[in-house]
Amino acid sequence: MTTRRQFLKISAITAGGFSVPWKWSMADMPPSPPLDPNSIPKYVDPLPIPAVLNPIGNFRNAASYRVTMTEFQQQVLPAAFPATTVWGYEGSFPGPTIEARRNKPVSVKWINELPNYHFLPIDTTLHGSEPWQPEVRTVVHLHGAHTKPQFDGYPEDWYTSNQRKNFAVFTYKNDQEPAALWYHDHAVGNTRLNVYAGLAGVYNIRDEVEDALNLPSGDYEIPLVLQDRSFTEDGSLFYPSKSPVPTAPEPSVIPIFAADTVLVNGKTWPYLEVESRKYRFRVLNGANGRPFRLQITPDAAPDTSLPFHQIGTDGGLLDAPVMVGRRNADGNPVGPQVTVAPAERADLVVDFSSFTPGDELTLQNIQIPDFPFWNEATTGKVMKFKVVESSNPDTSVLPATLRPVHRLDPADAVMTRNLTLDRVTDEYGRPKFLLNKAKWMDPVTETPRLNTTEIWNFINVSPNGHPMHVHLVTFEVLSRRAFDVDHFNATGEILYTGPNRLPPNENGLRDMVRVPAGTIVQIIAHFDIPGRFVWHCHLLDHEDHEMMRPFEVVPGNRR
Ligand SMILES: [Cu+2]
Repeated sequence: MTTRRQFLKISAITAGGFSVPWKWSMADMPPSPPLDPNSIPKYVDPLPIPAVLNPIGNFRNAASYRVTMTEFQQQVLPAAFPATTVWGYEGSFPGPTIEARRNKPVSVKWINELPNYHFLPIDTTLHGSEPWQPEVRTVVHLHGAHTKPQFDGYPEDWYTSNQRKNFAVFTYKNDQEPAALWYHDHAVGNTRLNVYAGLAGVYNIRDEVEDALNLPSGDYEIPLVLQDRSFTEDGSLFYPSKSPVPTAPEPSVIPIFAADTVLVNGKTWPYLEVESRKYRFRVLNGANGRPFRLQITPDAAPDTSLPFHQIGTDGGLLDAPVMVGRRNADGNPVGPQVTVAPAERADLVVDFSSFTPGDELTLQNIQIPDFPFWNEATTGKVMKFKVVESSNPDTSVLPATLRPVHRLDPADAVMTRNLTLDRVTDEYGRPKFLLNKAKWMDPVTETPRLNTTEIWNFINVSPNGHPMHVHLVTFEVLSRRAFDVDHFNATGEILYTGPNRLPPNENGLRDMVRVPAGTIVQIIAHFDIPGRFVWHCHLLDHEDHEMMRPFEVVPGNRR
């Protein structure tokens, strides 16, 4: 084990009780794991494609599936390294893909057959993870689903493998725009560990309108689940148990964990053989804490990039394709870029038709300012595309327009909520992030009335960016603007200091939105199913450490 111990440098200036500048620095990351990522050869294994799951029958009009969570070994690293113990759905990491059609319900029996003990370090100081709680508890959330609260995977609705009822049957109506959703574990206090262990998979909803667009499909539509992981020399997954905060207990949650290798569909730095034609890539950032900013570089011209098109966001297709991923003559990004924070999805069309067999291109993860846990040689690379002979002519199209995004009218909003994203220090001296200064267990404060539209202002007064997720709804982002944090802290008044900076490729249906430090992001959503759901930061270390809150959609005039 490494003896290097890094400490949290908090350059916080305390003014009137509010801490200001404190951005991520390398000192926020705990000691490096033993397996050096530079020792892992890249692009030696083909990209695995998760199998499509077959239904086992029909249950009350719904296609019914059975999905069991187990622990098993999978060759995540190249074959020269040992296999890795992971958790997965149906013996697969990521889990099998569920294919649903719009308005055709799906029912899934999610069965927990995991061991009684976790192989990752449990922090028993976190809510719901106290020493008397079972170590291994799971509940599945279908991220992006418009569903009833009892099927949403409320974090406290977990169950264990040795309970008499070690399963839950959840029904999804799929009455929403076609989109790439994803299912993952959401157990209170342990979400970061359960997802890191492997509990995540893709769930697509499709319809005839999308089919008629004739986008690249079949073998030419490829899911890309991006994740980062660190390893020890025996091939085990490494998750830090020591916080960089010296006064923290051990094991401890850490401020943010960004691992040092990149996995696509459960394989480190794979390659994909592509024909000289168009492909549709359904990108999911399934990482716990690492954002990705994607560019494609032809290996023959490494200072250039291959521009491509974004056609959809988390909640469905954009109105029209947006060209993304360009670089200028200096090699710097220009125009809209595809940035996906944890849990965000991007639907992309990439045209390789100007390349010939033998050409290779690299999918790069270019550096994002203010996110220092990045290395050009390792986490800066995602995967390789190797161009091969074409087997069929390309009859797919990239339409000029896709489908009109059904937009909500801000004039219909019955309420605007100002919700701060705060950073405080917990009783162990660790940074802790809160929503509107409230903790998970505090009483519910966000209570939209059933069938009403609301505007939520995410006001980030913390010094770090947070990708925010609201369950139940797909929302639109109205604006993302810089504001005067000090003035807000002193007076509670919003003073914008910059224009709306929402790029066109984010102007679609969303269930995720990045809220950079010092900005206010305004979203609009319609709440049409009663009951209790959650909203939270999707940096899983934050979510498990109080940056999650319940909300309740209430019928009638209750508020
Ligand atoms: Cu956060």
